[in-house]
Amino acid sequence: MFSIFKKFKDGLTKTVAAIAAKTHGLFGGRKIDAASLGELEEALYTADFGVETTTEILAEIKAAYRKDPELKGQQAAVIGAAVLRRVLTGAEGRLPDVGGSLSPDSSGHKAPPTGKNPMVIAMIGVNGSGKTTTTAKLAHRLKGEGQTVIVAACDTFRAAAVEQLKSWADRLKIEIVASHTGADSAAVAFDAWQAAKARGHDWLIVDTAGRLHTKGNLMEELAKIRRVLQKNDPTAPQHRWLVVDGSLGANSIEQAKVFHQSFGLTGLIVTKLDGTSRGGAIVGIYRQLKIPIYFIGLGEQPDDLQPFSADNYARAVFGLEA
Ligand SMILES: Nc1nc2c(ncn2[C@@H]2O[C@H](COP(=O)(O)OP(=O)(O)O)[C@@H](O)[C@H]2O)c(=O)[nH]1
Ligand SMILES: [Mg+2]
Repeated sequence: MFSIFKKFKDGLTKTVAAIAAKTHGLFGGRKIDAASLGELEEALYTADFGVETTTEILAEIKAAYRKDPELKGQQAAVIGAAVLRRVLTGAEGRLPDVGGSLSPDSSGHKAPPTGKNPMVIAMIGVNGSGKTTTTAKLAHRLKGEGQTVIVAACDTFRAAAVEQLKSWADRLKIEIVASHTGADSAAVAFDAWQAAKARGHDWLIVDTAGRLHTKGNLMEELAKIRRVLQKNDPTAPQHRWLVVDGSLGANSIEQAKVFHQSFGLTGLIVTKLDGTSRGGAIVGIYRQLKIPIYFIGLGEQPDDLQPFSADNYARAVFGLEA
């Protein structure tokens, strides 16, 4: 547990540092006063927590301060973290373990395929948001949990996109179905589904393109991938996840709405939280969209993709310990 909290803390260092820089050690034990409340408010805005959340955090701390003029920064931090946890109720997406009888048993033998269909996750999002990296990291994580997975290289539009996923797959020993640049992405998705089914695999993760000649083309291509997958399984892709670059802050909300209208998103991945001091944006993104956040990206290493934990996030932001 502790090491996961440490990952959150380390991954959110820039956001935490930005808040600390503005609050001058408030959470270290200083007593609250009017000036420090102002500093905290400014810090929360700077970290992109947004008006609603900042107002709520300040209101609760002020109420406690009115009751207890000796209130310490540390106590204010506990209150702030509690507000974040409350606001983020329902924000934690959790994948079921679909491995079941297909997971290796204690003797290391794999039970024969039971004929079930793979669960499909489609990674959607604009270029550079982190789809390909996340596809690889997630496949690696699922494999580490004893589940079986295939990834499909369906960004056939951008030169080198297929190679990028292939090289991750090579490095992490992940099964991949890929074609060449310019190939029909829906056909790749179809073949990958068939391969996952034939091998009795638990998961198929479909990496997709983030940009085509026009936005309309992109939406049409994604819709086609979905239609073709549905020829195999009418419920696929069961998970339609938007990958958003966390460093873009509130700007990603509009983008998310467009994708949501077209695809009915079922989940979010927020990447690059390690690279930004605006890690508060994740709260606004969730408040606006009410789509669960399955994972967050806290770095470029395979293990830097972590299931989103509202509690770890809230405590890290306010400098509380595990
Ligand atoms: N620091 C950091 N970089 C990331 C993270 N996720 C993705 N990236 C980087 O963002 C860049 C774009 O990622 P990519 O997966 O190619 O995006 P795609 O265009 O959506 O497929 C790459 O350089 C990744 O290494 C993250 O959580 N933290
Ligand atoms: Mg990509």
